[in-house]
Amino acid sequence: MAIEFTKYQGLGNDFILIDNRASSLPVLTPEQAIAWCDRHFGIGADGVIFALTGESGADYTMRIFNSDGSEPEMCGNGIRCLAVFLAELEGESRNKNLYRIQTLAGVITTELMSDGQVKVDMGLPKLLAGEIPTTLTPAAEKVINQPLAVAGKSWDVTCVSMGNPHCITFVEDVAAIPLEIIGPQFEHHPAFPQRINTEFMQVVRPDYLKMRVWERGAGITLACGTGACAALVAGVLTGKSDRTATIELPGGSLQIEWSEIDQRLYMTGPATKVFTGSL
Ligand code: ZDP
Repeated sequence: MAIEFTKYQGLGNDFILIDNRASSLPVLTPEQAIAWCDRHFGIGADGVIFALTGESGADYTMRIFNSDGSEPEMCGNGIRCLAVFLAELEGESRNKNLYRIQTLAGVITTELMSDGQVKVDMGLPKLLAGEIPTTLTPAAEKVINQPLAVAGKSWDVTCVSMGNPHCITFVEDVAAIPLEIIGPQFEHHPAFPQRINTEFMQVVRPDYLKMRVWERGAGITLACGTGACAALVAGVLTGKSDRTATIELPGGSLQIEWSEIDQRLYMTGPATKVFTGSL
């Protein structure tokens, strides 16, 4: 039976969205998601996102498979796409701009802004090594500027979980980083038992940072919302960035705020429909 889908992208981080609201189980298996994400033999995407029926008070549930079939806890660019997709599905019956969406990283709230952008309450960052998880420091300690040996070099890394795990390194020039070579070595480093998303950051100004990312399960992508949030936290913890900053990614920019008031991360950025189809 053919399944309808809509392709969305948030800053070039692209997803296949499926209206799965009638059920609490994804209509595709991870193997099918791999095939659909294939850019040569399939539709092409960084992941597949399922809009499932809501649970425990949430309006909806989001599940996502990466392009390698693994399932991350959260996805920042993807949840912005999901918010716009849900508004479109609800159409005229839509009566609110806020959605409470259940994810494997807890309930995340999205807000459709009047300018078309989506603002997401990304929740609290987790900083302890045991929460990331990483073995770089004892489980109850934070991982700030810790040396990590990769590709014959020592990198000072800071680790942050936004529900999914991130390892952040500040460098002079992100363009000079051979991401396709060292990205996989970070991802599969034994210090990260659940593998890791890796962000390289360049501070242009404390309120303007450039980022390149190697994503767990997806490789080089044009943007990563959870990664931009994690990177801002790392910037604040290492004294390199303000609590509010623009993060420039290869696919465009995100506004990120680490609120002093409630300590939560707020991400604002676009989400755009590309096309619909059925397969
Ligand atoms: O944690 C992971 O395995 C990521 N590949 C999930 C996807 C993250 C994403 N790029 C984001 O924007 O947060 C969708």
